[in-house]
Amino acid sequence: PKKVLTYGERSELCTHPVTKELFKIMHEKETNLVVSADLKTTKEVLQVLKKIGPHICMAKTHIDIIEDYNPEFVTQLCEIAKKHNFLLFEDRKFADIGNTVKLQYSSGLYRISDWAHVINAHSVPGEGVVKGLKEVGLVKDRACLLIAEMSSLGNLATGDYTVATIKMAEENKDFVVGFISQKKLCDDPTLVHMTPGVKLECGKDSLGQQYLTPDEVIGRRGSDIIIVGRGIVQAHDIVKAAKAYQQAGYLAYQQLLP
Ligand code: 6AU
Repeated sequence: PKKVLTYGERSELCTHPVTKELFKIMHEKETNLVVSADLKTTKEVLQVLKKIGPHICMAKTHIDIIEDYNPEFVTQLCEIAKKHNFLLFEDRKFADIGNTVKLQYSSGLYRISDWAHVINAHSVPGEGVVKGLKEVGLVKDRACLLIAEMSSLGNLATGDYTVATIKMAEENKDFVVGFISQKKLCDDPTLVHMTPGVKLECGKDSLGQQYLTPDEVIGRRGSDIIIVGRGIVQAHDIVKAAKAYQQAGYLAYQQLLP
């Protein structure tokens, strides 16, 4: 079997500045945890990130959920990210023709390309979606994850779709730095696998979300990063929860090392 590389070693191998930085942060802060701050007010999002900032390598947002959005929010978001040394991932799931996603990424109310280090996209439109996003993101050193698999019950991102998505990523490595997936999909150590649908106790929600444990995702399925939303933000003690996910995810990684 292939030797498992440390985050530090993978950071060295990466040529894309975002993955280089991400693996460096994961190594230094000893965390493979991304929090999904799916909350409806700017205050709640900022409060959560201020509290759990030390435990995460990246914060994932759904900027269009926020009811009192204002540009000042993004300024504060960037300040907290800088202070606690984590990256920002806007989970926009772009899924249109190249020209449209280009506009959606750069313009509108949110101007996502101005602040999000990482975005994600569905591969369903074909390579044009990546090409369009790249026209905006490349010059800003931004990165994109392709959604190769999903966590939800009955999703269609399987089989040949997943295989074609992996190929699309490998052919666009100047901008695509990895995958949203349910497991490790390729051996390239410079590509990152990030897995949502994670809770300390597996199970599901009432709308088709399916959960796996950090140990299953990192330890058995070989993914690199756990994305945790409600497992943390709906906990009674969010700091305690974040620490528990950080520990579980990092321990599973350490146990893989030689
Ligand atoms: O932990 P949860 O279930 O509260 O939140 C999971 C988060 C949500 C979803 O929009 C997102 O992860 N997600 C994604 C992403 C990140 O692209 C893909 C997927 O297949 N499943 C999923 O839940 O913010």
